[in-house]
Amino acid sequence: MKSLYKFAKLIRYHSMECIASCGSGHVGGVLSIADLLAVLYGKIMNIDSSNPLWEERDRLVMSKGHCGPALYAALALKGFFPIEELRTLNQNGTRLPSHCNTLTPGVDFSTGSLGQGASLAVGVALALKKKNNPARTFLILGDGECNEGQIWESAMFAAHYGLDNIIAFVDQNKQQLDGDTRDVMSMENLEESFLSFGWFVKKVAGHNLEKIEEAILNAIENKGKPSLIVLDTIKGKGWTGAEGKPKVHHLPFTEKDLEILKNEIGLLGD
Ligand SMILES: Cc1ncc(C[n+]2csc(CCOP(=O)(O)OP(=O)(O)O)c2C)c(N)n1
Repeated sequence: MKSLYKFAKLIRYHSMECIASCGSGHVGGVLSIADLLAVLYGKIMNIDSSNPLWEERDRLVMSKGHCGPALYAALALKGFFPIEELRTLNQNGTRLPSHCNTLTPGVDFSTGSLGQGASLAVGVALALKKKNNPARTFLILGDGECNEGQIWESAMFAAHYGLDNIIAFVDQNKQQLDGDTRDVMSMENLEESFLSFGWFVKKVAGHNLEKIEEAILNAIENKGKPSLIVLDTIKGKGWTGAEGKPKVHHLPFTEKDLEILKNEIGLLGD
């Protein structure tokens, strides 16, 4: 577990390094999913960086596609491409656009238009099931994103087809682009809504690696239904310029900030 905590710190650091190379980015939503990505890429997912298109690899759909830098950091740390490439975010000719794209080694699905990743993921899960492919599909949604009608169409579809090979996560960081999710359009009853659609539902502390892992293992054991794990998170977790502050969706972030962050998350002492 100690190495997993270190992995989470490294994902935080390198995703913000990626953003610092541009001078600004989706700081809040990137930092709130660092811990989930640490558990998925550090403990759960069956993947092979030397064979990124391996037929039985687990699939991940980052439906909140604006959080590409968090995924890029996890993939670089797992060896899908060199860490130095993280500093090419959004540059001409880069393989790392700010929103997820299949240009990037290890990224199977292009996303960015909120809601679409859910339809994509349920389609992928159905196809895998029909092919008797044991791969699982992991889907990462934002809580603001759940305002999209497409999420609920996908929820209905996954339950009807008994897609127990899909595990969705909602990063419930309580903010979206221009304010608190409860003010823009309340999703307070998220768990009840998915339950009523026939899903297996769990809610966990979204920065606790042990709890996240336990919930995923429970979801994997659960058969016959799709699973949803709601992660109670803090937008901007780990960076004093964002954590616990209002409107931290898209912020400036400089090389100097990166040095401060490095100290704050205790990366130096490990
Ligand atoms: C269909 C669509 N509408 C609007 C946007 C612009 N947009 C980008 S991020 C965002 C807010 C998303 O909030 P949330 O899902 O809570 O993400 P997080 O807070 O985790 O970053 C919006 C509205 C978009 N990308 N796609």
